[in-house]
Amino acid sequence: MGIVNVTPDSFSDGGLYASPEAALAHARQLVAEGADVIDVGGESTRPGALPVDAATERARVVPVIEALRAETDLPISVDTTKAEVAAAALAVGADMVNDVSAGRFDDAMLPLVAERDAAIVLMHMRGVPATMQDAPIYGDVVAEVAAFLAARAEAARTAGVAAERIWVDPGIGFGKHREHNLALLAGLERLVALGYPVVVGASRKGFLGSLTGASLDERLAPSLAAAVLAAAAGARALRVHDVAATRAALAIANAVARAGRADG
Ligand code: PMM
Repeated sequence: MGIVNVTPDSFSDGGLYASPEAALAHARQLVAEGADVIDVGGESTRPGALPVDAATERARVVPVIEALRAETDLPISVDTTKAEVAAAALAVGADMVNDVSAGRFDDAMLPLVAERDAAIVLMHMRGVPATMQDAPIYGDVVAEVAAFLAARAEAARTAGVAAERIWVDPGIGFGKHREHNLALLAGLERLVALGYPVVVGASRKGFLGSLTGASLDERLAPSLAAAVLAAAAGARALRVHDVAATRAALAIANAVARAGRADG
């Protein structure tokens, strides 16, 4: 899943693709690199980020999704917590909603996804982006995230979303310290066991920098390590900035996994 942030302030690439033209060019690049899904977002969720109103967010993502839809059959997801933005994106051809609040911030979100027969990524986050990194405390972080995702998936199904349209995501970096992120990657099988495809977004995130000392633009190698480990643990989608490099890393991981299966 290739990331297109149409925002002035995302942590990883804020401002680089803030105009619809620049964002579209970037999306084309990710398609050329072999992305399977393009994820278009118009509101930064970085720690401490301030909310954006729906009209602004819509104006950022809709032109990009509409133009992209005219050029590719690839699934397009819209990274939003607002039903109003999701509805506008689905109307111009998005297939999937990537909701970092798992439908908690807007009561209209899950019914909308059900009504449009769209897919949804339900992500775990502690609190809201403005305050999520203020002393997050967990007992067993994997168990707590698993219980949350199971409950949100149940809420989605109760709202009428088909089980096969539901994806879950541990929300690496969302209300989590480094040890929490590492525990979630180490325990990913317990999330896979919920029975929904798992999405992991570790690309360029802060814990990779704190482990290696790598600045934002030096985080490709640690991001690839995290991607390969997540895939090996059963993640079905990886939300990444560097699609070509991730594909190359996964080609090796997948070849080794296949060889292991052939052996067994
Ligand atoms: N991370 C960010 C934004 N949206 N969505 C999902 N499903 N999972 C994530 O981990 C996730 C997300 C923040 O990263 P960015 O600023 O690089 O987009």
